[in-house]
Parts: sequence; structure tokens; C-alpha cells
Amino acid sequence: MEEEALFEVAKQFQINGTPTKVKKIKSGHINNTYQLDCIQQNGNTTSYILQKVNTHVFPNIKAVMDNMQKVTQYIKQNSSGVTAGIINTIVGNQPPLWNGCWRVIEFIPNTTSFETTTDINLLLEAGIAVGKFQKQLDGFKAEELIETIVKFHNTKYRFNNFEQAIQSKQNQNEREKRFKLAEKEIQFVIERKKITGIIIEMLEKGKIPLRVTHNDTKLSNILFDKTMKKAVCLIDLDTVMPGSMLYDFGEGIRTSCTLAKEDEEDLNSVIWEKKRYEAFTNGFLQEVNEKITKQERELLPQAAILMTFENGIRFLTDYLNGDMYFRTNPEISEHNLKRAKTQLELVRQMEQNKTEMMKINF
Ligand code: GN1
Ligand code: MG
Repeated sequence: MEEEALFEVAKQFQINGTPTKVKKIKSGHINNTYQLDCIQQNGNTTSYILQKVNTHVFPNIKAVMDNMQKVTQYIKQNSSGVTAGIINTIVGNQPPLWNGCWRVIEFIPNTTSFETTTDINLLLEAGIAVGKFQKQLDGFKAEELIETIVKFHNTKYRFNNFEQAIQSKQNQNEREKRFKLAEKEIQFVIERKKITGIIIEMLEKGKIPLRVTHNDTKLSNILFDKTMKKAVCLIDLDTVMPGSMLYDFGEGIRTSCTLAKEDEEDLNSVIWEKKRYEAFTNGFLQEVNEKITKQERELLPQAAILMTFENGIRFLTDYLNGDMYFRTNPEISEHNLKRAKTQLELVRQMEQNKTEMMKINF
């Protein structure tokens, strides 16, 4: 969209100042996100996040906004925490959307985020941010949130979708090509069917508690103070829902435990590193130490494997289905397959290092 048109959208919201600049933020596979800069009368600049929500992925956008609003208000009021709140529209409609899909969110100044980092201390901070989110929402009842994407982290359900993709007969020629290229990965996933139920069954049986969870705690969704290098807060609260804290731990580890990017093409550089796992885990446990149950603690290594595996399954399924869900970069061939490969490679390495991982969480 042209800059002027984006400015017009932004003007539908209660923003301070006049829009002067808009810049596309490229990370994120679902929504379209921009940083909007506005100039104030005193010459200062205030920034906002302007976003077009993908309503195919989030058909119940009202519930998504309600969840976000409840959680951000709670963090601000009850925990005096920092979080990116939602900006109202000028006409004050609820939920505060324009044209059913556009919204504006606060931009937290002097912060930055990383897709990956060599700084181990930042990984400790990342673990702290994810753990702190749990702590901040401790008193908030998970039942007050709507499950906006049903079975989001139900790995058994994700595996079923994968099985359906293998069986589907649409688009034969293209599919045959994709199946051939993904042969090894398909096999790898099939061999691990039995692990897919581990967390969801514990939750369903009430053996681990249902909590408020972020559900997309990848490293790039954590803001850090630019100068102090301290974690500030989690962003991208679209998927805040009832869940297990193991989901947030696992998603954090999936993206923190390696220096490799999610779509790294050279699998030899996808390396799980103990010191990275250890740093994130220490940060996380430092925050949740008082509330994590024995069962949850025991499941941390398994959660890291399972959340990484689940993303691998989802990328692979989307690849086999013809890239319908995750945004792909046309300049990267077989993009979703590449993403699946990095995730499954990490799963393979974490399985080998599980004994080491078990020693870290006690
Ligand atoms: C998607 O849109 P984004 O980048 O925040 C996805 C997550 C995946 C992630 C993989 C709603 O998140 O579940 O873990 O990509 N979000 C949704 O990078 O499906
Ligand atoms: Mg997200």
C-alpha cells in the first residue's frame, strides 16, 4: 500500500501528531505490519505500530482484540508492567479496528528485537521476559480468554492435519514434486507420531494447569532495551489464549537455542547449543520458580522438542498444501520446506541432547 493511503488509515485512530513516515516491518508470517512515525507540534517524533490483521488466520478478530485488550490492561494496571496497548479509533468503536482488519498499537521507544543473537546474556533476558509474562498474568483467569485459534498448540491435531495433507489428492503434479523433495522430512515426522500427545494429554487430564499463555514467544517477539540490553516485554499478543506455560517455554527455546535463522538454508549451521538452552532456561525459571509445578518442570526439555517439532510439522504441512498459510518469500525456493528442515534438524539434535537438557532444569 502507498504511504499516503497508510497515513489515511492511521488518521482513523487516536494518534498524536501528524504521520510523516511509514516503514514496513518484514518479520512475521501472518499480518502486514508497519512502523508509523508521527511528528508532534514540539518537533518530537512518536511512533506506532500500524497493522493489517490477516482475517483468514484470525477470523474471530473481535475475540483476538478482546483478548489483547484484557491482557494488556491487566499487565498495565495490576502488574505495573510495560506492554504495547491498543490505540482507540477516533469514533471509538469496539473493537478498535478500522475496516474490520486495521489497528494501531503503541510503539515502545528505545527498544529493539532480534531474530537471532550471539549475546548469551540476551537469551537469559529472553527467558526472563517469557517467565515474567507468566508472573504478570498469574492472577488473571485463563477462562476469561477466548480460544481464538482452536487447538493452536495441540500437536496431535497438527499431526492430523499433516496426515490429511499427505493423503489429499488435489493438484497432483505439483504435489508429486513437493512430496519427492520433502520425502525425508515426511518420514521423520511420521516416525515421531507417538510424541505428539505428551503435553496436550497432560493438560486434558488436568495433570498440568491451564494458564494464560502468549503462544508465540519466538525471540523476535521479545523487545529489549536498546542501551541496557535488558528485556522489556513480549509483543505480538494475537495468540494470547488459555494454554500451558510449556508452550511459551518451548517456543522461546525453539528460536533461542541456535544461532541459525528459522529459514537457514545451510543445515550444517543449524546447531543446538547447550549454553543457549541453559541461558534461556535459567532466565525463565528465575521468574516462574515459585509457580511452576513439578510436572511442568520435568516436561521442559520435552516442551522444547515438541514446540520445535510442531512448527516443523506446520511448515511441512503448509509446503505440501502449496503454501497457503505462512507468508513465503518468492526469492527463496521451497521456503516452507527450508523452514521445516531447520525445525526438524533442531528436533533431531535436541533428542540427542535430552539427558543434558534434563540436568539443566533442576
Ligand atoms: C507465525 O506471524 P508470526 O510470525 O508472529 C505463527 C506462529 C509460528 C510462527 C513461526 C498465528 O507467527 O504460530 O510459530 O509464525 N502464528 C500463527 O515463525 O500461526
Ligand atoms: Mg504471532
